[in-house]
Amino acid sequence: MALLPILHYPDPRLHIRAAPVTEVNAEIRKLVDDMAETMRAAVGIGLAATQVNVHKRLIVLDVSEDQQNLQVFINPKLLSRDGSQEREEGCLSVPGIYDRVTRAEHIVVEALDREGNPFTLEAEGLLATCIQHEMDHLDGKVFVEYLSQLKQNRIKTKLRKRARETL
Ligand code: GNR
Ligand code: NI
Repeated sequence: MALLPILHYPDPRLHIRAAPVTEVNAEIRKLVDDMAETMRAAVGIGLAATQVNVHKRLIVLDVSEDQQNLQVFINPKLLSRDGSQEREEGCLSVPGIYDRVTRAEHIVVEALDREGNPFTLEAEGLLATCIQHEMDHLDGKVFVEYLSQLKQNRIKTKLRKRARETL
């Protein structure tokens, strides 16, 4: 297994739209395993392939308390969404920034698992938020894009400064 470097906002590669996975093969399973290791090392609850500069429609999640419940979504598709919830979000690609985002409260998502088998999942609460956050990444969207332009500009300035200082 390997730790993969995570892209940081405002890297333009975070805005690339990911392409569907055409076959769930050994290469994809290795990517899943490396992404799971990278997510856990970074103490995140989700990671989209976009964040490790692989522009394929693949997400890993683990919203469990003990980081022992990996969920894999390949080519995820939202079948339905309803209700709304506002929740504080963070992102491994926007380190140190947290703000509230409104998303659907309840979703139904269809995807392939690590073996390439299709499944359908109903989610609500934090899990629903996280799936929507990760699916946004696959479409090239970062959560800060839901915030005001003023906040986005402040975040860009802050992260560019920090990137300069850690060179
Ligand atoms: O670790 C993460 N925590 C989190 C908290 C609230 C809403 C979404 C998330 S996802 C984030 C990891 C990440 O950046 N995934 O793309
Ligand atoms: Ni994120």
